[in-house]
Amino acid sequence: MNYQYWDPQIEKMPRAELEALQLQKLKTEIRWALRAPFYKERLSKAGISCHDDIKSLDDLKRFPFTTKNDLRDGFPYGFLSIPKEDVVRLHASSGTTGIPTTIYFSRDDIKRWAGYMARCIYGTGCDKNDVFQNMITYGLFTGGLGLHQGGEEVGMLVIPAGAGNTARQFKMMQDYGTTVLHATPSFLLHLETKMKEAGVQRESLSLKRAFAGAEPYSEDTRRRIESLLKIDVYNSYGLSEMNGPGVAFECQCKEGLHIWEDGYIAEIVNPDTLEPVKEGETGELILTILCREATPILRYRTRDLTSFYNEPCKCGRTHRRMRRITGRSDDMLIINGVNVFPSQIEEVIMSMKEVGNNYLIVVEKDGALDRLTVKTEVSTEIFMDDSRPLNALKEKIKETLQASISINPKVELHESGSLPISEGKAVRVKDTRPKDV
Ligand code: DLL
Repeated sequence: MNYQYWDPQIEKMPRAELEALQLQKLKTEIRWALRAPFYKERLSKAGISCHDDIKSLDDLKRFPFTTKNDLRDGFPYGFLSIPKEDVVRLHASSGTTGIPTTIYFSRDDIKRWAGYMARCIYGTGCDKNDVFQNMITYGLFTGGLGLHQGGEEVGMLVIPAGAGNTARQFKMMQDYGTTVLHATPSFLLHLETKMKEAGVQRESLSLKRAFAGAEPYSEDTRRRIESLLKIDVYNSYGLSEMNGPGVAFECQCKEGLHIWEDGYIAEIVNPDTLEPVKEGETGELILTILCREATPILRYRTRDLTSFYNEPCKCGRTHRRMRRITGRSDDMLIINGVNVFPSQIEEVIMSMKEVGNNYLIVVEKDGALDRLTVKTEVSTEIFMDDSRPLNALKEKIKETLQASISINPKVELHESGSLPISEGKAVRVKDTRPKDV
């Protein structure tokens, strides 16, 4: 195969050189981190007061882990390490409670992120002749702007289509001759169903490739999308705390995702002991960013479970590959690509005095997409005579939930005492989606 590299010198850099580069960048990142109130305190407690205290990559192990809760505690500016007037953008994602995890970017941070994204995109075989329809959410979510900037950097014609509205998506594909798509895997499957319903002929489209990420999916799902839509699908991994997409991406070999190690240091640990796993074993991915000055984050517990490949990739890139994510070590749900913690839902419904003590969160498949149903108990009186108060409450719960978690849930109200009660630990979440990863 004719592999293409955006930055061959970096992508194929011998490991020893790559590690030397990581050490140099780690020192710079720590210099930045020491300017953020959170790390200034945290690192001085760990005996690190200057970036020159770091002599080797192994020294990173002396650093405490950073968690989503730390980011919440540092909200809004505890992790900011440059003057506010030098910040040009923020992105945010769900926290475990209502406090969003907020990441700030300088102008250089944005440029660097676009560079990593361009590397991902170009490495799948795309170039400036492509028309790229970015069918993922723009806004605070990093998926939209992240891939958008990368596409422009490569020189592709980027259509900022955003998520949803399949009829409009087909029209754009036909009007502009789209060759590359970006979406969640569930939306790509949904698109195929809608394509049949709308009578759109595959031959009327010029599609060649798609990038799919933001939620877990199996190799079988990838193959299914590829054969139904007759395209190549590449797995894209990232998280807002590490900029967003662009952390790891598949190359044309489609055997694992290259982690861009000049931008991130990756470790895999046992989520219970927090000790490194043996080479090739599955554990929780820990990431340290090496390419962001405005919000440095060191040894971040991603909660994502994966393992490294031991062998080098056929494409010649030296950056280590990880296997597709198989699950999480916490209770975060990903519903049509949107992250939701059960605690966020609980916070909303328990703040309403009309709502009783028991509730159940149900996540299931509805065709290719995910559906969220929130079932809550309410006092028996509300079920009497007039249905208006019941409907009004349902609407209120729906709207408040939508405002808080950015998902439109189905809400069911049940009479007090009618939802199942478990004998041991309360079971609050019933996720019936097939676990085929
Ligand atoms: O989902 C960033 C992104 C956007 C990645 C577009 C890829 C494409 P967050 O909203 O912060 O950021 O969610 C991050 O989503 O910790 C994983 O649990 C999950 N996730 C992301 N990509 C994948 C993937 C974006 N390819 C969280 N496979 C992460 C499995 C993924 N899970």
